[in-house]
Amino acid sequence: MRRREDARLVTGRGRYVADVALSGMLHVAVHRSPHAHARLVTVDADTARRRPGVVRVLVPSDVAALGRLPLLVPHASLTAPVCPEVLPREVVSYAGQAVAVIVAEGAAQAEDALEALHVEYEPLPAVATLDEALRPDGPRVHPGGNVAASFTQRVGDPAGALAGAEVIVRERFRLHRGAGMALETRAIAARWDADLGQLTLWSTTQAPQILRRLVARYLGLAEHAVRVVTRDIGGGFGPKAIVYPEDILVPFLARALDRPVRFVESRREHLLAVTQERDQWHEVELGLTRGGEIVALRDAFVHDCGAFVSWGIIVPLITSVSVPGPYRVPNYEVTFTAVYTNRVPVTPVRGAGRPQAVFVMERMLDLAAQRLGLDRVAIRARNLIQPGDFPYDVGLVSRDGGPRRYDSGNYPECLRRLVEAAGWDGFAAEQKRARAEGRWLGAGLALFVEDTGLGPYEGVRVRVDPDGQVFVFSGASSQGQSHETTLAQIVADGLSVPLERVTVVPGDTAGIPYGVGTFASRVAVLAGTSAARAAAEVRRKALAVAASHLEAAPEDVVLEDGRLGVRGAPGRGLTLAEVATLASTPRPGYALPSGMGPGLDATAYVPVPQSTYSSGAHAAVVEVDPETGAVRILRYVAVDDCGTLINPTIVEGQVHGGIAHGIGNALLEEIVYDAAGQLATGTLMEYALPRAADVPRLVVQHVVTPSPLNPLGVKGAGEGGTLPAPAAVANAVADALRPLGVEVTEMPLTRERLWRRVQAASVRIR
Ligand code: MCN
Repeated sequence: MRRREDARLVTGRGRYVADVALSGMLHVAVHRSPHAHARLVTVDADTARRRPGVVRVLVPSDVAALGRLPLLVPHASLTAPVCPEVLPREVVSYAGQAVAVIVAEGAAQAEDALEALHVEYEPLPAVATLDEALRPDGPRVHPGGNVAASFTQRVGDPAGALAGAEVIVRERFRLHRGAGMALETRAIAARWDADLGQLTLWSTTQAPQILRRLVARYLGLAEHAVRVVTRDIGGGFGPKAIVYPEDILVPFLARALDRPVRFVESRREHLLAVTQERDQWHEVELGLTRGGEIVALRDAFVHDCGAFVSWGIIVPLITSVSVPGPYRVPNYEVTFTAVYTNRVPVTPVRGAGRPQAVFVMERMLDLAAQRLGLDRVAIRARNLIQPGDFPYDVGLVSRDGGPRRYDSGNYPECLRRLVEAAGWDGFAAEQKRARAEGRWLGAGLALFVEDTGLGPYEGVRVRVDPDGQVFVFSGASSQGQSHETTLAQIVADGLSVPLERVTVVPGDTAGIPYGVGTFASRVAVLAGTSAARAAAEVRRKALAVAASHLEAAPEDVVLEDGRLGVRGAPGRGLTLAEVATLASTPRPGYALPSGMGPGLDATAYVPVPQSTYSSGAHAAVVEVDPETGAVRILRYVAVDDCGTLINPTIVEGQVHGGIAHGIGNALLEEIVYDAAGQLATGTLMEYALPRAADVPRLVVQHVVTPSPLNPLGVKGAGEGGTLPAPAAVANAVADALRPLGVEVTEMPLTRERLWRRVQAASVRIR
């Protein structure tokens, strides 16, 4: 089934926040710190206030009472977590941090008036790298020091097992920052209705209910006085799941000025001030037998939090438990130190700490295979968790506080299918032939396991209106994941109505009171299950009302194709619309059957006890030009297991998108700061995204092991592609350049970096 959203989107009828046109709307421009670390001396807005069209200027002292933005996910190991003030009063902590806000009649007028704002800074030494963050005598990002948290988990006896290992492989990896880089930048519009005391927000948020709660809290409003509406959102990829200063200030201004206000971020601001991820430096030891069996793994890594920790330490926590992946690792120790730097804060970006973990494990396995003279498929196959081992306890505490317990999967089958589909066995000959022609080909593979479907719930409300239209309200917004299609499929199935009758309204807080959001590949599992439950409840109600009205036994009533009939009595029946009318229109004196509440309306918040675990295996074949460092991906094959597929076309699209992002992480995308903490990649000229020519035709196959944890059998699919892609590509590049002695320990493998590595290796070889 095709995506229902597409007709609207490809004909330019998408409805984005920049399309929200409210009468009398004002526009916001933001003054951002030009320094990575500085003391604010003065903010003088007098001249700016007199500029044409300027209606209001907000400086930090105006909003001091708002305090700090919240820590969304606390953790016991966070000693003194620091979150940003809505506008900082004394110190700015990264280049791009919002310091003052100008509101004007026109967007250009607001922008122009920024020049007239006089902000005096006293620069402070900046912490621009992880090395600097850890230097005991180096500068401090916050007075409490640069270490946000340290955390260790251990399984078995890693020290003992490493001491006894026949072979130990050691390596260091440096993984660099990347961005989410959604097509649509962040945006928010707000309208205050003074008569009703009601605030309406149009937002690009991935978490509308969280935004509503925080806006209500910061503005001292009741939650029901704030409505957050999300319509089409042009990508999220994680960074839109937190609350930024503008998200509080735009509604604050709309109320204060009693006029609609809108902020639409520029691409430059998106690069400068939207959260990012991936910077981690790992030091790894892998102990094995000579036959290639893993006996122990130790990983110590430093994680860059940037200047603040809005999402706590969720990213390094996820990395730390994800390294063992689909392999049996009987003895494991992981320690991380999460440090502050004077850079844009880090929050999850598609994959959320997992691509780093997969990179570490899969590079280590290739290095181990090389050292032991083993085949790279064989060393993996030897260590895989087997289909009979589920549920499989990894022995670690997961990000949700529960045990990391894989529910289901068939990792050997994923590997087998991959080897077959990628033509792995014939590759050595192909590589040899190419080398004879002076071409450097390499193949790489990577396997992954991903915790998806993060709890505690995502609610769905299903309502049949008296005209027979079915509405599905979900708390989570959609940024391209096609919830309008997949949730409609589930409800249409559950209610036996044609799909055209079902309209999904994602991410409107007026539709459903509670919600969590679209991240952590959770909507299929949680909202999907809730949608099925709510549809079943509505069906039960419809059958009961019809049975009572038709004076039939409920078990004799059937619902098919939007019509309720009585078995064996073809003439008798009601449409779903008629039943919805009966159920929702009060007829004084007539009770609904068995104490039923009014309306064909049901809301379900199905809780999940733990994550479901998706998995898969990817392979890449690349050609590297050692003279320029250019990498071309010749072939790419993915075998994905996200349990039962609700919509195979959509899953394939999700896997494609994830792989494209992973290829960007592997080869192109790097957020670079200079030694003073200034962003060097401030435009898409410097921050290179993968283009069509960088992504080959992708072959995607599915292995389906349904999750036993939900009735649909689904597992998440939204991020999976991103996890193994960087590792598969890096392993392929390493394979291509092995004869040159090039070490692949970094990501991204930009042309320049790879070229330098080739040069360094040639010097060594000479
Ligand atoms: N699906 C399915 N069968 C399954 C699993 C999923 O048909 N077994 C469908 C779902 O019904 C849904 C889609 O695939 O329509 C993705 O589902 P899921 O894996 O539950 O992911 P979420 O809906 O929770 O989306 C979040 C996930 C994340 S975390 C990021 S980051 C990401 C992603 O989705 N960002 C995206 N995919 C994206 N796709 C687009 N276009 N834009 C983004 O910003």
